[in-house]
Amino acid sequence: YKNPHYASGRTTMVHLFEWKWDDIAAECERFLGPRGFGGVQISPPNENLIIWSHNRPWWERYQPISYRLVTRSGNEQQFANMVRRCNNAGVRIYVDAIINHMTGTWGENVGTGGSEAFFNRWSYPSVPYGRNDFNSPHCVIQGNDYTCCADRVRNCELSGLKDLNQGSEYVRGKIVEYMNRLIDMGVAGFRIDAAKHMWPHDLRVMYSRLHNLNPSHGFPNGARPYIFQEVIDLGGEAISRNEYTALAAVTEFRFGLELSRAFSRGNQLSWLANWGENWGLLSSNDALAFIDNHDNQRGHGAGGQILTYKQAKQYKGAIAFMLAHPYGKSQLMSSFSFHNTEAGPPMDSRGNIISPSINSDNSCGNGWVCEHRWRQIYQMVAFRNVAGNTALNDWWDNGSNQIAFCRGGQGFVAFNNDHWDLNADLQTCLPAGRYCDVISGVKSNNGCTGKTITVGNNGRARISLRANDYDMVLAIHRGTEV
Ligand code: ARE
Ligand code: CA
Repeated sequence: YKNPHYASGRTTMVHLFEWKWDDIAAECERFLGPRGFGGVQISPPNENLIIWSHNRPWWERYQPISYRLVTRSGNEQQFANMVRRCNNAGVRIYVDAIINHMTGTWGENVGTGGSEAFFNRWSYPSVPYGRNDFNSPHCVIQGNDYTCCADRVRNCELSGLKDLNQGSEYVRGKIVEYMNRLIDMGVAGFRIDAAKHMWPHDLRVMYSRLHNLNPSHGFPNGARPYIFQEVIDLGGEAISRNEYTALAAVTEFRFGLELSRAFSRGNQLSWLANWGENWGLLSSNDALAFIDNHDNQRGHGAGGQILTYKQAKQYKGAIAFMLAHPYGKSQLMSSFSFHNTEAGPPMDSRGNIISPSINSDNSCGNGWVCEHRWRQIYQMVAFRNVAGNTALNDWWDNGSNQIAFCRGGQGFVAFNNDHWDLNADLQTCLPAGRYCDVISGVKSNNGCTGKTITVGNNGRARISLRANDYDMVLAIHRGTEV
């Protein structure tokens, strides 16, 4: 369950948060496939409670009302069409699976597909689930439960969301049936929402009953789904991420926290020389690595100061470091812009999501940030693909916030987060030649729209990054020769 089964040569997935299926299909064909992205994490595809009382917040999608594939992102046919088109473009689809719970209790009780729920009877007829399918006695997780009481974290309600009993064969059956339907339609795996709130044994049983990936979508015979479990473990809690790595991959929340700290100058970049397991991170193969996710970019979920698109220079620095460094399976966040942390995606007065528009410079409009279309980000995805399985070598730093390193003979990257200029003769590990910096420009037919770097016969080059440059990064790799 730890292999994403990317098409060959691809390494990175992007979370297209709240995108519609038709738009994702188009994005796979026009951008993600051609640019070498490995996959997309999509928002939950199953029917959720409509919450007009909060003006259709983004978080209504974390309140399932049935496993029918009808949401603001699209219906079942649109879903199937997206999966097919993305797989054809070499881009895999990973589903955000909400299987710990159903909805909370609300004045409203109708879902995005028209299904109803009857909260006082714990009744979700479209599944169907009833009173006996939930953990009882009913209780709600309190803040201090996280440090004392693993059983309460798993058997009580997360924020009042009705807590399914995955110990029940009936409940397991419904969940597995839902996930298998998606696998058969061609998805490559799952994010397991709130995995910490389920017993590892129950998850193990359910994973073991999942189908192999569908070979007619290009997966090898016998391939198991990629599973990354959302477990927030910043240390000091009753439940450890290690209870879940035995089952499948795990989201590594310390990764983005530490890199956000470093790139905000809370730590020196030079200390990243031994970045990885030595920092207390999960072993690389177990980790889904990311800077921000849909929760912590808006102050939900785990604590800490996380860089987002709103601090663009530092954020692009942290993302470039993630993508240049061999640690983990990397995931990018792609957002809609927000001020109100509850606000859902851009929508019209009837609640329909408004599609991103695509500008001539590749950026998005209509309220969508599309970090994955920022030149400094998508070109680092290509860098990671080129670097492949090579190790990190020729680390250099100035003892402060200027660092540089190579990836085998494939790529070289430098960072300057100091208040003074970087100007040094550094080992790039690349063959002699002129290279186009993929951060400040793009390689085009007629040359390079950004900085060019001349590598000498000894592999060394003059690298300069001014403190007030637009970006703090410089990156060159095989294939960007001009
Ligand atoms: C909403 C309202 C609530 C209301 C509830 C029920 O905001 O006021 O009571 O509905 O009606 C998201 C939002 C929630 C939202 C929920 C359902 O973030 O605000 O509740 O959707 O609509 C813990 C979990 C972790 C979880 C985070 C948010 O361990 O699994 O809390 N993250 C996932 C998703 C979220 C989603 C859910 C789970 C629910 O990524 O987007 O919630 O499906 C410490 C602990 C962490 C803990 C954290 C915060 O750091 O270590 O484990 O995270 O505190 O409590
Ligand atoms: Ca639970």
